[in-house]
Amino acid sequence: MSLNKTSKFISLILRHRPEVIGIELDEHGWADVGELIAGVAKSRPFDMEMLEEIVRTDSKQRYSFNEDRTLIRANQGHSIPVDVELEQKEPPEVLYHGTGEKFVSSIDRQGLLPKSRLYVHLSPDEATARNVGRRHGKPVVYEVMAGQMARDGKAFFLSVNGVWLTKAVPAEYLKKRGQ
Ligand code: HQG
Repeated sequence: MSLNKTSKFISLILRHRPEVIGIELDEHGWADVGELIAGVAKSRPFDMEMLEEIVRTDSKQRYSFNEDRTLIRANQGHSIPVDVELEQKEPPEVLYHGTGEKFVSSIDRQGLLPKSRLYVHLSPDEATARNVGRRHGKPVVYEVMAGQMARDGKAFFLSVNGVWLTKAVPAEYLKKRGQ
């Protein structure tokens, strides 16, 4: 079993479905490291060293340990309602959201909705957004008028791994980028 597959499994556990290994997250999204390792090890070889390697090498820095490494959580991306103590922050004037072409007509009507997650995910640069969009087919990138949204009273949060989050983006704050 590759570390990458195990990393995907951990992302599922820590963001969406901790019950698949019979554990619970606390209200701040923390899982007990011992319980996580024992639960994951039921279906594949797994230990603390492998977990530490996954956390250290993750390309998007998705996970954090607490100080004494007894607890672990995902930094963002949850569908279950946990409060990961996100930092509310003044956003840059423009942020970017990448999506698939198939969602465009719906987004143009409804704006961006969080769908199965707690927040809409926004990227600080267009290239990152385009890569996110590719996960959904032919990518389309929107500019989000984040500065204007903030001045209009909408809250923005910056996760510790650099993803900007907001509850929803009404269509009037969206501009489609050229392909
Ligand atoms: C779309 C990855 C129709 C939205 C990435 C997106 C990201 C709508 C999809 C993170 C809509 C939800 C999140 C509307 C939004 N009508 N479709 N009104 N509003 N959508 O995966 O942003 O690898 O939940 O555009 O890097 O793609 O998991 O969100 O296409 O940071 O760490 O509904 O996931 O990170 O898809 O990706 P997702 P996302 P990880």
